Amino acid sequence: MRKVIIAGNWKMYKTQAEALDFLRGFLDHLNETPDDREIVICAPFTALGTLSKNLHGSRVRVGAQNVHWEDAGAFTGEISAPMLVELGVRYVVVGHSERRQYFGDTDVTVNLRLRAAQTHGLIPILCVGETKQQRDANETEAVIIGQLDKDLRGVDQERLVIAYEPIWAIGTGDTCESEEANRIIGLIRSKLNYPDVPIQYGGSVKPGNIDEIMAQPEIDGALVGGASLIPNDFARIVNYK
Ligand code: G2H
Repeated sequence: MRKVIIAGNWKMYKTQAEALDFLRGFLDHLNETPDDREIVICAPFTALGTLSKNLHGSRVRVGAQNVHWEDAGAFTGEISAPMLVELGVRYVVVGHSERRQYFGDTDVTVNLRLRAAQTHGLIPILCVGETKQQRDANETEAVIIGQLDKDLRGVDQERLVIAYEPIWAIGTGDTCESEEANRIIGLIRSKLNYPDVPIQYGGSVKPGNIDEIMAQPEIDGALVGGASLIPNDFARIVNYK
């Protein structure tokens, strides 16, 4: 039985005070959440400790949005897996398209980050996906297979989550048709050694489309950006029907 994981990706939003404010509006809604799903909030580094302390005893897990591959060193602006573990972090997003596009992450560095995360017991959420240009050129399958091939070398697939995020659907309001997301996620699964890897869909997930997305047989959860910032919206998403 594959695990269902709904993760919020707060990106560079929310101070510590705002994170606490979010929890006040969000946690009460979890009384109705079925036990079959794991809920994760991937917050900015500065909010991780605050979240861990204030989520203690709740079912919500804390995630980060990046991790360096060395444990320590002269790497200005980076953060290591032991530092995240100390803050109570359980998950970490690796290879998000915004990291690949704006901060120079490549399949090589994504692979290093994935392995470092696992070495320290963190569960990485690996993001893969194609651009609009690649989709229009019918390269979707080849791009994704290429990313998986390079990113997953030496990675333990039994301690991994994958998020399929078509780049053209991120923050644009354009959701990939759920049948198409299901097809690509099925393709991703067919390329894995361990078929029970939870595979999420990400890209403009919102209260209005989560039920349809989660009704797809290959989709095991969602990575949610904008809608995870609003307590009522994220609550509706984690309580999908
Ligand atoms: C994709 C997603 C979260 P949004 O980046 O990873 O963001 O839901 O805002 O499209």
